[in-house]
Amino acid sequence: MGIFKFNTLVCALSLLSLFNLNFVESSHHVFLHLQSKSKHVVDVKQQGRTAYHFQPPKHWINGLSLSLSICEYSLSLNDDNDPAIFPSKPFDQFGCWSGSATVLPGNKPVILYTGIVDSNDTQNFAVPANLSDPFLRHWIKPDSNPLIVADDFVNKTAFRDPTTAWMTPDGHWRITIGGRRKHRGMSFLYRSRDFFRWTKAKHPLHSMAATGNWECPDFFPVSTDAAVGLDTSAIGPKVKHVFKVSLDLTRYEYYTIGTYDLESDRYVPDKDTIDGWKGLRFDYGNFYASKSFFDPSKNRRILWGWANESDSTDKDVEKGWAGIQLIPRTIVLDPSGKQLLQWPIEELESLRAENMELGNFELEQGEKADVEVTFSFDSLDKAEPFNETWDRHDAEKICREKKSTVGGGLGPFGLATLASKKLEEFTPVFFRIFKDKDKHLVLMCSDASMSSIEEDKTKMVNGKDAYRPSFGGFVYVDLTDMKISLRSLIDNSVVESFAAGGKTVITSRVYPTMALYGDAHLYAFNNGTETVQIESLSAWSMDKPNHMNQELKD
Ligand SMILES: *[C@@H]1O[C@H](CO)[C@@H](O)[C@H](O)[C@H]1NC(C)=O
Ligand SMILES: *[C@@H]1O[C@H](CO)[C@@H](O)[C@H](O)[C@H]1NC(C)=O
Ligand SMILES: *[C@@H]1O[C@H](CO)[C@@H](O)[C@H](O)[C@H]1NC(C)=O
Ligand SMILES: *[C@@H]1O[C@H](CO)[C@@H](O)[C@H](O)[C@H]1NC(C)=O
Ligand SMILES: *[C@@H]1O[C@H](CO)[C@@H](O)[C@H](O)[C@H]1NC(C)=O
Ligand SMILES: *[C@H]1O[C@@H](CO)[C@H](O)[C@@H](O)[C@@H]1NC(C)=O
Repeated sequence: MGIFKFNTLVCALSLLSLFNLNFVESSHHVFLHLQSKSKHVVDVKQQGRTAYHFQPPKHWINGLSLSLSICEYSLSLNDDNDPAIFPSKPFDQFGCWSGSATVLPGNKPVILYTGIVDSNDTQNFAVPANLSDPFLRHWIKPDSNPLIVADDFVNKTAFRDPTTAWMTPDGHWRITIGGRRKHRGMSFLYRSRDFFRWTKAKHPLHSMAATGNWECPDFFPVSTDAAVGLDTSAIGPKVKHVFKVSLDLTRYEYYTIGTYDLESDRYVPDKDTIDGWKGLRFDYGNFYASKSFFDPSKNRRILWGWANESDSTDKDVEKGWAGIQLIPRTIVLDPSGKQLLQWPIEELESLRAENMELGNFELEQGEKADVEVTFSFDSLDKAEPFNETWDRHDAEKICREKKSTVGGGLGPFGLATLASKKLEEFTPVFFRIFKDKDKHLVLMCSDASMSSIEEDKTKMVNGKDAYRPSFGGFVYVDLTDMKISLRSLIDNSVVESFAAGGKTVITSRVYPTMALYGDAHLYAFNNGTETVQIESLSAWSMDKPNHMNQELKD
């Protein structure tokens, strides 16, 4: 086993001010005490707080609504940390849940979001209070809300998360809203001429049997011939569509690639894709309630997901905050046309502080780092045979069985992140290559099971075990050049890892007790019999975006 150690120091602060998003307090479970806007003082424990991932100063978040200003985005909380949209009106008094922004002609942004009344979901709109404010900090929720209420064919308690609207060539707006009919997941379709009076289409945009309630549907075009993003209304011969849902039952998301059939006004997934539980995921780890939006200033589509805490609700209350937004990712169609590629937005690189090239150094500030590594090998001969009893769509199960501590042939090799000096605690992110019938199959795992030596504090409520899954996904990568790359974004309690240029992504939330602050290390390892070289490696310690220093000083 080869161990490389990296060491670096934190440097001066740099600036990240590129997102203009307005923060919707939202939740799919109602934690009123966390959702309340009151300013009672909470003892915010700093442990587990992320440094360069966005998280609420207090309370609970999941899902954001993105509002686009003309050229720039910048993370904007109000001066007093008030969220832009919070429960305050009869039509949303029990909660403001996820929504999306649409920019209407004349550069007028409108947010559509779900408001909760009793336990009924309604769709509401909000408009900027001051269109000249470049950060669009304040929003008005007109009293003409709610905009859309469920009809008799829609279950009122499962009817939420309107998408960004797109306009079809007939000049009419469309949105889709998640829900269910019995066990069938539904993405209801609504049409409007003027954006304010909406009519439900007789059929959904898409639906799928036995998938349960659909949350946060997302529907957007991707270019088949250029690595650029497209406006949500784009359509044409070189355009495919992506449809994603968050499955309430499994708490995972999946997506398919397909065609938007304008004639029938339906989305049709490509023939050979899996439309259900075992489908492709943006992220095979802790990632939910994601939304994408088009950024016209850089012609890119940006995906933004949320990760919950993996400790107990009690602990979240004690900490005073819960949930983080993951690093936004650009998404494009893979040249194969069969999946998407994701990559952290380039602005993240402005937070890179000290750069360490490969060498024998120790990474003292390994608790917040951005690491890019390429592993190479000379032969695939030692790849272990793929066990015929394994399911080719259940990578997670194989990761549970074949941990990084279980020796192999070609792999396991990868990075041990957030590691204590002697590996009492660590979160390994690694590959293992199998020989399948006529090809090789690359498994990627991100294993939280050894991430913390502490048992009690991370115990779940009701005496359940701590949630420390070994997440897994397959990487459909061509191995002819005998290499595979990995990028990991490490930030105290989160590890986001991108394999093979973003073909497969896995996020883990972890709560180390030893591998903290100056004692978090990063190692590269190989526990297979085949020699694996590190062809290149760059690691950076990461700065905080400057606004976070201000917001999170307490
Ligand atoms: C919620 O929906 C139920 C079922 O349709 C209805 O009886 C109830 O009046 C609704 N509540 C509100 C506050 O609209
Ligand atoms: C609107 O925002 C602009 C730019 O920040 C500011 O100058 C102006 O005073 C604001 N108007 C109101 C009514 O707050
Ligand atoms: C509506 O959905 C809720 C859960 O979201 C479920 O408990 C209820 O039975 C459903 N009602 C109907 C009429 O299907
Ligand atoms: C394949 O996996 C099954 C179930 O984990 C196990 O019982 C069996 O021994 C494995 N077979 C081989 C050849 O490793
Ligand atoms: C590699 O395997 C050995 C033996 O099981 C184990 O002690 C070590 O922790 C493993 N390394 C990693 C990074 O899992
Ligand atoms: C995050 O928390 C863990 C532990 O409570 C649950 O098991 C997950 O289902 C949950 N994930 C989401 C997306 O809510």
